[in-house]
Amino acid sequence: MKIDILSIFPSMFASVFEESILKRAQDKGIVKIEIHDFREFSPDPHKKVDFPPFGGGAGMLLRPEPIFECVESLKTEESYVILLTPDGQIYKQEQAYSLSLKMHLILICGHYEGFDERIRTLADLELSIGDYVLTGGEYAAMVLADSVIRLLPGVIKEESHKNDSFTNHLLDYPSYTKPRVFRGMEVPSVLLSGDHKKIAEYRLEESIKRTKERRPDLLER
Ligand code: 6GU
Repeated sequence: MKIDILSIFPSMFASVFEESILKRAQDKGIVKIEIHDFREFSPDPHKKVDFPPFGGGAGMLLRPEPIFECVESLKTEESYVILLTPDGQIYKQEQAYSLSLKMHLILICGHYEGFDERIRTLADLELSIGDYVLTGGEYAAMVLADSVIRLLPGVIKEESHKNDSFTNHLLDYPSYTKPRVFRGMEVPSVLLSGDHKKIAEYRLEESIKRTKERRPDLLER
């Protein structure tokens, strides 16, 4: 998979993609990530990318030309263009799965107080990562890239995401490791029993119980 990210703050991404699992996925050639500073595409002599809104009002808007030209320089038949914006549809795990099947993602980070409405016409999909406002789409692009890359074959063991919270509309079951007793808190005996059928039943029950308690909305879906 190829992921191109358009941002006027490219350095924000450096450490995020150069650590741990995401770094390994790139080293193995499973994903290629490129950050593009669309400021370079600005027609303005001072490379300005934002202007005040027509009709007045607070704040500055990203102008369309640099983003259009940057996207057009990257786009192929296999590209899927996503605009990160708080008024997009809320991003969910199911979408992470469907995006993990794409060959090429182009992520556009909105910034400042907003962007020219015509920029939306570039996008196949508009996504928000939750009902709160961030200073920019960069954080959302990182969240999206991480959640998609970990699902690509060979990045982590499939076993590890088959049981992820949300995959089956259920939260994860409780897990324990050594020691068997820690400050008086014991590991449930069924997990030490070696009875795999009983363990699977226990885990499913605990998953359902936890989901009912914490996220009843997931069970209704
Ligand atoms: Cl994608 N962008 C911004 N600026 N804020 C957000 C968001 C995106 N998703 C949730 N809040």
